[in-house]
Amino acid sequence: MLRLYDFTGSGNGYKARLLLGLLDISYELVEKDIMAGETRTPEFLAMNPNGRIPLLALESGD
Ligand SMILES: N[C@@H](CCC(=O)N[C@@H](CS)C(=O)NCC(=O)O)C(=O)O
Repeated sequence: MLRLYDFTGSGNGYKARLLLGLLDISYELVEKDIMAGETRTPEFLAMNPNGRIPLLALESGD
């Protein structure tokens, strides 16, 4: 299953959630608090050096 790293207060995140919903694609939502720096941890930066959400992780792990 796809995994969406997101912050539900984010407009950019909303766009990703809207598209996935319109395409009827199921996904696991992983909430990241951007205000608390949760997208700037070494673990998150290893997935996305940009350090921002939304981030869509594919089933392949990419
Ligand atoms: N489309 C851009 C914009 C993403 C973006 O600006 N995300 C904001 C939230 S709307 C964010 O993660 N901010 C947290 C930060 O910069 O630490 C991208 O994917 O790089």
